[in-house]
Amino acid sequence: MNGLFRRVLIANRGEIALRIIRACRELSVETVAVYSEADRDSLHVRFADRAFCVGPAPSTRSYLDIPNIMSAALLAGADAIHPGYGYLSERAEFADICETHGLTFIGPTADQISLLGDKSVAKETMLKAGVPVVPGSDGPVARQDDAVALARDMGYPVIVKASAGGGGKGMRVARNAEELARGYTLARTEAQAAFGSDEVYIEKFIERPRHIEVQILADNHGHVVHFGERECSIQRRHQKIIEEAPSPAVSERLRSQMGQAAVKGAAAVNYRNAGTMEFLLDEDGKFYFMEMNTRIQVEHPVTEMVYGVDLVKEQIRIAAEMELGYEQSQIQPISHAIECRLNAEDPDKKFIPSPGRIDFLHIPGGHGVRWDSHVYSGYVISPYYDPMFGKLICWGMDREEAILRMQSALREVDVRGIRTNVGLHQWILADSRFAGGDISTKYLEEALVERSAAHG
Ligand code: MV4
Repeated sequence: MNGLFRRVLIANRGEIALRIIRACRELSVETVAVYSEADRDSLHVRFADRAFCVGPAPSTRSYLDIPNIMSAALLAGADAIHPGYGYLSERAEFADICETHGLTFIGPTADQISLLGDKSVAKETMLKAGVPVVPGSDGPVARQDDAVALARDMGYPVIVKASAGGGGKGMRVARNAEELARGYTLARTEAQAAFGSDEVYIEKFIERPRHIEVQILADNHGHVVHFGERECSIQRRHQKIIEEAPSPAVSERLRSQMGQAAVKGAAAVNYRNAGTMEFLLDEDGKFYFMEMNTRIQVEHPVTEMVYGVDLVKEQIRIAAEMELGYEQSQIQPISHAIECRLNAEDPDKKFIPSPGRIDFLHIPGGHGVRWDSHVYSGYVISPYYDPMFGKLICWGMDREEAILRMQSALREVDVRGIRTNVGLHQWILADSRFAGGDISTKYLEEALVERSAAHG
C-alpha cells in the first residue's frame, strides 16, 4: 500500500483527466476513467486502468450526471474521486454525496465549497479574517433604493455582482444613478436565470485592474502555504488564454503580502486542498480579494514549473490526510513560466468554435517545454465541449527567455484540419505591450480591435 488510495475515479475529461491519471500513476494509485459516448477515443480513456461510459455526449447527461458517476465509482471499487476543474468540482452536493458513500472527495469539504461559493459570504468572511477586500456593500443589497443610496455614499463607478456568480456572469457596471437603477434590476434578473438566486451585492468598480491569483495548499493538520501568484489578465469574455508566473507587476514584497493574505484567508475557513485566491490589483498597486476557487485550475502548470511542485499529487496526498512536508521559507520561485491555451476556434471569425478531425499534429518539445493535452493526430474534437485542446507551457530562466522559448515553440506547432488560435498567441507574444508586461484585464479586448484593423 502507498498509504494513499487504492483506486481513484477521475470525474472529468480532456487534458485534466490525463493530468490526474499521470499524477495517480506516479503515486502508484490505480485510475478509473469515466467518459461520454463522444469521448471513447480520448487519451484519458486509453491511459486509465479502467474506464466506464457514463452517458451520451451532452455533459448534463454524462460528466454532470451524479448518479451515473457514483455508480461507476462504486462498481469500480474506487475509494476516492478527483473532480478536476469545471463540471462537479465546485458542487457542494457532489462532495457531500461522495462522503455519504464512503468515498473521499479530493477537494475541500462540502461546507467549505458552499461558503466560498457564495461570493458575498466569502467576501464577508475574508474581511473578518483581515484580508483586503474591495470596498462595497455590507453583504447583499435587497432593494434598488438601497443600492442607489449606497453608491451615492461610495461614489461611482460601482459594480453589481451576483452572490451565486463568479467568473463574470451576472455583473453590471454603473457610472451614475440611472445606470445603477437599470443595472441593479438586470443583474438580479440575470442572476436568477443563471444561478437560481437573485441575490446581489455592490462594490466600488476598479478601472483597468490586473487579475492576479495566489496558489495555496492547505492540509488537514493546520498547515497552509502559498506558491506565489499567477498573472491572468489576458482574457476574453472571462476566458483566460495566456497565464504566467510570476506576474511582471508583482514585486517580492507584494508577493509576500498577497501570499500572507491568501494564507490567512484559507486558514480562517480551515481550508484543505489546493485553492486559489483571486485578487484585483489596481493601478496604484493595491490588491483586493475577489473570490476563492476551491479546485485545481487550468493554469496550475505555470506555478508547478516555477516552484517545482506537483499540485495534483499534493491534492491527492492532502485528501489522504497526509501532512505538507515543507514550510513557506522552503518555497521559492525559480524564474518564469508562460502558458498558452490552444483552442479549436477561429479568432478571425469572432472566435467561432472549430471542432473536427485533427488530420495531422506536431507538437514542439525541448528543454523547458511542456504540453498537456488529450489529443493526437487523427483525434476528433467534439462540438459538445470546451474548445481548448491543449496547453503549451514554456519555462525560462527569466521572462524574456520564457517568451522567446514560447515563440520558438509556437512556430513549431503544426495542427491541420481545424482552425486554432496559435496565430493570435504569436501576435500577442510579439506585441510590445505584452513584452513590457503592460497589461490589464482590458488588454485583449483592445488589442483585438487593433489586430483586426491590421488584418484588414
Ligand atoms: C471587478 C472588476 C472591477 N471592479 N470587480 C470579472 C470576473 C469576476 N470574477 C469579477 N470580475 C471583475 N470584478 C470590481 N470591483 C472587474 C472585473 C473584470 C475582470 C476581472 C478579472 C479578469 C477579467 C475581467 C474582465 C472584466 C471585468
